[in-house]
Amino acid sequence: MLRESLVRGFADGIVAQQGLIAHGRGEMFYYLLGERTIREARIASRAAAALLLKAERPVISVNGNVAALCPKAAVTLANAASAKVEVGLFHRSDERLSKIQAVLEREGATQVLGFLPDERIPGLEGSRGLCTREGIFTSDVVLVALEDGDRTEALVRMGKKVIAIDLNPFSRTARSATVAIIDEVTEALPLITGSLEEIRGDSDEIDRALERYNREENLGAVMRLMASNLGIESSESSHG
Ligand code: PTJ
Repeated sequence: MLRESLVRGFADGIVAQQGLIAHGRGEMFYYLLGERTIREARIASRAAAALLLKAERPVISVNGNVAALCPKAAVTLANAASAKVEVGLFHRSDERLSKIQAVLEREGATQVLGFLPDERIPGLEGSRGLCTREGIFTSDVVLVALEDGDRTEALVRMGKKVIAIDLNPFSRTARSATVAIIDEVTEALPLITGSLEEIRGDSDEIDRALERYNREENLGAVMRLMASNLGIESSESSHG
């Protein structure tokens, strides 16, 4: 079903050609995870919810793949977190951007930023660096999904707390994000929204969610699980 949504999204001009290839990579890592949401993803999602609740200017960044796979889940999370929604495209075209904006508005987003960029993410050449002052540029917490490593690293360099959803625990995105959730995006977004509702208003639990999360430990555990699913004996030294 996910694959079909992507193919339809591509035919409708929402998904980039590269988005189809990216999905294939994601499927491969999902097989290695056993196609399920693992404990580490739950811990990371709770930390992500805590970051969003503590944020003053949170933004959910949406690209072509997210718009094709789970636009409703993205808008639901944005509303629950009082976050702005910005379309941030790696392979930008005005036509694709306005189609993605329309999809998000159909799902109930009241204001979608991104069409008229007035700032740049420092260090990114060309149109992939474009963003809005009202949204990503002045945000303190940004959630990205299926994001390119350069963009994630550039956002981190800007001092933002970045929540990344990415099935590849080895990606530069996963390794540089403040919180990396290794799960399929259609599963991860509702998981964050659920966690957010659970801990909302409970400042002790919000702090605990952040204390319980350690990126290196979390990614190490995911890598060991993948190795074990492949039948490979892993050791702390090679995967720690
Ligand atoms: O719509 P655009 O122009 O912004 O382009 C979007 C893509 C995805 C093409 C662009 O951001 C890109 O090239 O991303 P990357 O560098 O290919 O990274 C995508 C990451 O997402 C890879 O590590 C994949 O393993 C992972 N991934 C793919 N499908 C999923 C996924 N992670 C979670 N859920 C998925 N369904």
